[in-house]
Amino acid sequence: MPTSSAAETGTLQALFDETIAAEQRIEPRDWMPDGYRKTLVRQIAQHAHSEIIGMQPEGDWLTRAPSLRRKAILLAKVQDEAGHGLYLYSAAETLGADRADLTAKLIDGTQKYSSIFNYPTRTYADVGTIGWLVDGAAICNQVPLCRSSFGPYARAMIRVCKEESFHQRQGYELLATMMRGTDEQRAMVQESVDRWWWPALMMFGPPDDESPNTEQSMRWGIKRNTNDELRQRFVDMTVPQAEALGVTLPDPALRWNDRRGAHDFGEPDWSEFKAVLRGDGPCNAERVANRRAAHEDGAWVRAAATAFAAREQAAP
Ligand code: FAQ
Repeated sequence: MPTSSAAETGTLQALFDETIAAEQRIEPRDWMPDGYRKTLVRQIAQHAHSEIIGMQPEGDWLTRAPSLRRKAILLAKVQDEAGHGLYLYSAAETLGADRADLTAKLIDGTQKYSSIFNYPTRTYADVGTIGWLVDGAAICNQVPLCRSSFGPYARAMIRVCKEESFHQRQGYELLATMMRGTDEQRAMVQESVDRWWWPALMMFGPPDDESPNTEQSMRWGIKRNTNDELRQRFVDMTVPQAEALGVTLPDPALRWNDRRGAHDFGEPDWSEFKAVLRGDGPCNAERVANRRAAHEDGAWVRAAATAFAAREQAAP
């Protein structure tokens, strides 16, 4: 591979910096600093893995959905998550990442996926709560990523966000229906919200002063907001929705602050977050074992597809 001289690299770096400063997009064939490429592969791979692992908690309820309508909605949602994972793996491939390698890194634990998917779905209300809070948090985080500086990632986010909005609304509608039901159903919703609220806040990542990547990622235009800014936006967006639903968010410190024009809220348990990231969450082992088994069970499909492609190519 030809190596560029220091002068050439300087010119390329200047062009890259100008493109970022002008809020234009970096495309796969453009020169980019190694750190920019590495950061994007890390974030996009983690995001893709989250979508794929994220199919499991809700997938657990597919055979137990209470009606045909609810089952069809849930099936469509889980399939959407698979699609999001595939767009994102494709975006990572435009950076030179190898999809098989990314999957291997997910399975061997060297690449992360979102902490939120290491919690169990204990009741059917969790399907609604995931839609409302988890997809709600995902949208809050991903809408600014539609303006991310890397073209394929930003474009993937536009479609992903449209689908996540639908997911968020279906979750809210499910919970609103349960809240109009029996006392037992209302209690199920409240119990579910109590369990998911704090893990949802952790989805935005560590506090800004403990986030090693934010500053550089913002400078590169990969991220558009800090973790704490987005967490605040999510709280402010969710409080009126909780009031409309009639559920209580489990945070005694939550209150409107007139001076800041925003809600004050309590601190998530960051030791729990760190434990989940280390692999010690309630479902880490199960999620990764399921993914590994699915990958191994699918070996024959990959072998057949490869053999078929080779035969097609060899055909006169
Ligand atoms: N979980 O320096 P920072 C969804 C890691 S999609 C696990 O702040 P950064 C759809 C981080 O990677 C949900 N790891 O990092 C759906 C870094 O790792 P390193 C996924 C986390 O990247 C809904 C280290 O900690 N969404 O839900 C988490 O600047 C329903 C230090 O952190 C995305 O991935 C975490 N919560 O900011 C599917 C969005 N937070 O360097 C099914 C794109 C941080 O040690 C059902 N990603 N880490 O290897 C992002 O916006 C960013 O990557 C952040 C983290 C904000 C997540």
